Amino acid sequence: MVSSTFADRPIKKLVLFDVDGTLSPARQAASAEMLQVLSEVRKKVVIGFVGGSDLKKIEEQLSVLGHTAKDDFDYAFAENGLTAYKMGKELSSQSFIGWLGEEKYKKMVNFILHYLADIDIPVKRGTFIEHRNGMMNVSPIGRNATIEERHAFNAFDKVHKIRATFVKVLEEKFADYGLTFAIGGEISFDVFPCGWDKTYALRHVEDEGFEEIHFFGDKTYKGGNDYEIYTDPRTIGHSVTSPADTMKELRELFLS
Ligand code: M1P
Repeated sequence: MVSSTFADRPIKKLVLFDVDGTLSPARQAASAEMLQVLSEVRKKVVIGFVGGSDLKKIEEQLSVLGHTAKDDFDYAFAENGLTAYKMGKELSSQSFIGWLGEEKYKKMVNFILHYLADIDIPVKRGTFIEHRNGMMNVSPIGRNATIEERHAFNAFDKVHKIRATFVKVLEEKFADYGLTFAIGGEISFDVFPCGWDKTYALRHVEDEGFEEIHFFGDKTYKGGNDYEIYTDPRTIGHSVTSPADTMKELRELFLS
């Protein structure tokens, strides 16, 4: 029996969406057309987003005038669900440092900073490590890179495998830490406890009695940050190639 909170939805299904590459171009705003399609879909089913970024950044991408993303989605999951809201109300969550401990966290930060200093790439900007509640985000170019700089880094990384090499080193060095290193976006990778991938968000909805839980994502291949939730037996996965592809599939599934 689905929670009475969603009594107005004729179809008792939950549809979850990755953000970057699925609802919007990476780190950019979703289009007005996408937000319109989502509001139509929301009249039929329960909707939510599951992003790797922190909530502030996702809200910049998904908010429209006078609304916040927390108002326009029934479930808002940032940092893979480590920050979670249902109908605008915050749900309980855990913290990465609380789980790992300050000493181990510091040891890893120190190692990463040394490694970053030795990486030779065309440009470096600022904010190479971003601490978030549920994860650490590491970027060789730095999170202050402009859109043009991030595209250039991404092209460079495809050839020189800067992030993949870095991740391999960390996986070996901190093998006993129980961590996952996930390359999800263009310029960085996320570090979080094993199991704290996007399937973490399902903990917040699995007792709600939805008939089906759908998930739309673009990085659904092994090693991508949508892979675990896309292949999870609790979800019906949809692999999309762009926001336009997401809209096309939503129209076919729920609006025709
Ligand atoms: O949502 C995918 C990723 O988006 C960003 O990655 P990048 O800045 O490298 O493009 C980050 O917020 C990252 O944490 C997230 O997984």
